Amino acid sequence: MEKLIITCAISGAEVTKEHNPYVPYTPSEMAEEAFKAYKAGASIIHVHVRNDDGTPTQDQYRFEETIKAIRKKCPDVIIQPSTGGAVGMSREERLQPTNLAIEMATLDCGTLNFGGDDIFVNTENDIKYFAKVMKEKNIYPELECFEKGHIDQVLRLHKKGFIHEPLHFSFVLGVNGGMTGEERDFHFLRESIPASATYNVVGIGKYEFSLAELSIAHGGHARVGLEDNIYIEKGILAEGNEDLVKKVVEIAKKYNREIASPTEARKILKLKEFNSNELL
Ligand code: KMH
Ligand code: ZN
Repeated sequence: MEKLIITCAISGAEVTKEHNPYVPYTPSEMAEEAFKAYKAGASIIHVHVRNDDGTPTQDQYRFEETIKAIRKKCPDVIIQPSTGGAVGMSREERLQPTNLAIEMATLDCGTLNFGGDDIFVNTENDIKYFAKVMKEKNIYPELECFEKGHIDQVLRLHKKGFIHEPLHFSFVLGVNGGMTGEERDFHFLRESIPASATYNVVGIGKYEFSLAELSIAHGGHARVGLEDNIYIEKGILAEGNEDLVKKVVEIAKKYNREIASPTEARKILKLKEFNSNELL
């Protein structure tokens, strides 16, 4: 099997220090969390940014500062900014990190309820527009799908020429309002994508490690991080992102999956080779 690409989602937009004190807000806190996750085995860092008080923002300059701080400590890591941001943000607000020299970003592939009164809106036209901007700027999209209809939407838009290969999916399962992350859900989604595509799993809350294990066993990739889950075990808070990455590395050992370095991850995903002069 291919080596395992571990993505670490170090902060997200919703979780706060009140939920887990290790959630980073400032660029230097982000860089420290990213560095520890990278040392533990993460080759991709999924980045959201925050104001100093922890409120979410998609401000381009905050991204720039945060990415530069991460790059300084983890020179070759793949940095994957979010274009999802937080619920309620506009298209242009969300797309701000794509103004920077980045190699990868998320592309959210459908609308869903997001708990309470929240709706995470990604219309067909939003998806086409985000995909177009990313294509023009040579930014590799990670196709975030929260349920099977989102995969179908990607495949339709791919057929019509709006989304291009290589197709790299993330099955984001367990959101309150989206699809659950049971074993049958995983198999249904995995069997719904083309054989040539790659996939990653993002298990929210209690699904983080069970889904990661399924993906590891079947040749997929896995994301962990405080954005998705704050516990190392039921009721026990993780002491930082590093703890979550180490746990997934241990699971990988059980299945003899070696861990991909950032260079190896770029090859597996068919990303361009890293060139420090071209990227932030
Ligand atoms: N914060 C969620 C509303 C992404 O990063 O692209 C959206 C999200 C997905 O986290
Ligand atoms: Zn995110």
